[in-house]
Amino acid sequence: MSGITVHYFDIYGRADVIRMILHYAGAAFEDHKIQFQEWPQLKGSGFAEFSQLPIVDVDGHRLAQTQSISRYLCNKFGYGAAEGEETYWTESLCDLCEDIGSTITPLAFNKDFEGLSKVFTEKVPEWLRIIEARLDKNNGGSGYFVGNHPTRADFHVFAVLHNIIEKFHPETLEGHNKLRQWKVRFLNSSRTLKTFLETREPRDF
Ligand SMILES: N[C@@H](CCC(=O)N[C@@H](CS)C(=O)NCC(=O)O)C(=O)O
Repeated sequence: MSGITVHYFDIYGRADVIRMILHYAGAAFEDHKIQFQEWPQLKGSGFAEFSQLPIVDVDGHRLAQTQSISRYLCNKFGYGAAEGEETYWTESLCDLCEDIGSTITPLAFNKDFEGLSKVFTEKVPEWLRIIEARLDKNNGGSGYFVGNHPTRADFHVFAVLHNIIEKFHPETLEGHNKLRQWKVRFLNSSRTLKTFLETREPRDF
């Protein structure tokens, strides 16, 4: 079985960073959207090793766990971080993005607008400060987050900014000019990612 299939719910959620990596790379893949009502049966069938989504099939191998899938695909498509210190700079940013996603997405899913507003006031400004400082640390923010080519840090930060920060409270990005400019540059560097984001049907989260 050759080819790539992403299995996930019909939302952005955890799978979107994976979709973004694949589109950025210009890789063909099937985007299998699973309806929430289909999931209990599929889950009970042993379809997913960890009983959760996303799942990605790559050339006959079934992969699970978002961070591991992202790492695998980034290595496969040439977006791996260099060994040593660059691995740390990359992975720690991805860990922060995971913290941001796992704090905010459940609030959005449960339509907890009060909770969302509290997080955007109390936590997001500090998270954005840290992310922008990291960008600035690498060549003054003129390129990528780590080293001289895209790594998975770029994809995970991009997904957080695009699907979470800009979607719910875009004004929190005001004043973060380097971050905003980086995002535009990053998006413009892949026509396939840009087209995907501009032409797909919108989802709430
Ligand atoms: N650590 C896992 C967490 C996966 C996860 O929480 N998946 C959720 C959707 S975002 C899920 O499958 N929920 C349905 C269920 O647990 O039955 C990952 O990063 O992939």
